Amino acid sequence: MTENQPAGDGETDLSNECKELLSLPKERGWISLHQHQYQGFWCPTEIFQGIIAFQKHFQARDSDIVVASVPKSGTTWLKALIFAIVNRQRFEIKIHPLLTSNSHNLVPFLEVDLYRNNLVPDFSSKFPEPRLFATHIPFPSLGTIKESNCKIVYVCRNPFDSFVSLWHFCNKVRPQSLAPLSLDEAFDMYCQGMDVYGPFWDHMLGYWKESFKRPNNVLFLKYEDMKKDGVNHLKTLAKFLDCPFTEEEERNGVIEDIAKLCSFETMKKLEINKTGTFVLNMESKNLFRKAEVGDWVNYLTPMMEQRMSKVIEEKLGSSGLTFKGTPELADHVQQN
Ligand code: PPS
Repeated sequence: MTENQPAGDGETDLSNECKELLSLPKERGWISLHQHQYQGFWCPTEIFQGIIAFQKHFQARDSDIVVASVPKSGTTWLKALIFAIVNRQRFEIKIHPLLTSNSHNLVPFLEVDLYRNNLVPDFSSKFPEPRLFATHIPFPSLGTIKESNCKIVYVCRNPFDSFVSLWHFCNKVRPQSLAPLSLDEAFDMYCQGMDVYGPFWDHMLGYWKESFKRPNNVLFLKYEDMKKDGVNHLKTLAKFLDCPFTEEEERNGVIEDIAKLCSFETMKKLEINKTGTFVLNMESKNLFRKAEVGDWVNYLTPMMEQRMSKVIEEKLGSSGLTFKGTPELADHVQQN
C-alpha cells in the first residue's frame, strides 16, 4: 500500500468505529470543541481516527525507535536530539536537516501524522532503519509496539510546568470559533485528569513502570534533568539507542555540537520554526515559548499549587516518581 492511500476495507469500518467513539464520555476539548475518553485516556476528536488506524495497522519492528510523551513535556526537543544522534554520520551540523525542518516533521507522530485521516503510510522508501516515530498514546494502548523489542524513549515534565505550557499552547492553537480556555477552567480539567492524552499520572506511570520491567527497551527521562545536564543525557540516549559516542567523537565535541543544534535557543531562532507548520497545520512558533523550569510560579495561585500538589501526592506519591522545579514537592518527598 502506498502513502495517502485509504486503509482499504477498513475505511467503512473505521467510520463506523468513529461514530461509536463519539458516544463515549465527552468533555470540553483543549484544542477542539470536544475530547473523548477512549481506552481510559482523553483524546481530541480529530485524533481518534488516527489512533484507531494506528492500532489496527501499524506493525512495529524491533529496530524502531519511538519517542513518547505527554504533550508539552519536551517532545520537540527529544525528537530533535534523537534524530541528530541516530543520523550523526549522515549529516554535517552546518547543513543539518534540523536547520531547515522542524523536528516534528522529521520524526512524525504515528497517530497524528502518519495514520491521520485513515491513511496507511508507505514505510518502504522514506523510512530508513532505524525508523523514528513519536506518539502521545499511553503505553497500554500502543498496539504492536508493546510486544516488539523496539526502543521507547519517554520524556516527562513536572506537571506544574506542563500544565502552564499546555494552557498557553492550546489557547494559541484553538480554532478562533472556540472561546479561549480560562486558566481556572483548564486547571480544573487538568487536576481531574482530563488533560490531552491524560490523566497525566496514568500516562507517566504506564511508561515509568515499563521502564523498570524492560530497562533495555524503555528509557524514562525527565525534562528538568535534561535541562540541567544535557551532555550526560545525550550520552545516556546514544548508549540506550545502541550507538554510543566514541572517544574520538567526544574529543571532537560532537556531543556539544548536537546539544547546541537542538537547544531551545537555536531552535526558536530558526526561520523554519518561526514561519513553518507542523502537525494538524499548527504553527511551529507555538512550540517554543520559554522552556523554563519553574515558570508555573508566575501563573498558579497558592491554592492551585496546593491542589496540584495534592493530586500529585495522591496519584504518584507511592510510585517513587518525583519532580524537580516544584520546591514544595521536593521538600515533601525529602521529609518522607
Ligand atoms: S508538543 O506539542 O507536545 O510536542 O510540545 P513539547 O515539545 O512536548 O513541549 C513544548 C515545551 O517544550 C519547550 N521546548 C524546549 N525546551 C528545551 N529545549 C528545546 N529545544 C525546546 N523546544 C521546545 C517549549 O518551550 C515548551 O515549554 P514552555 O514551558 O511552554 O516554554
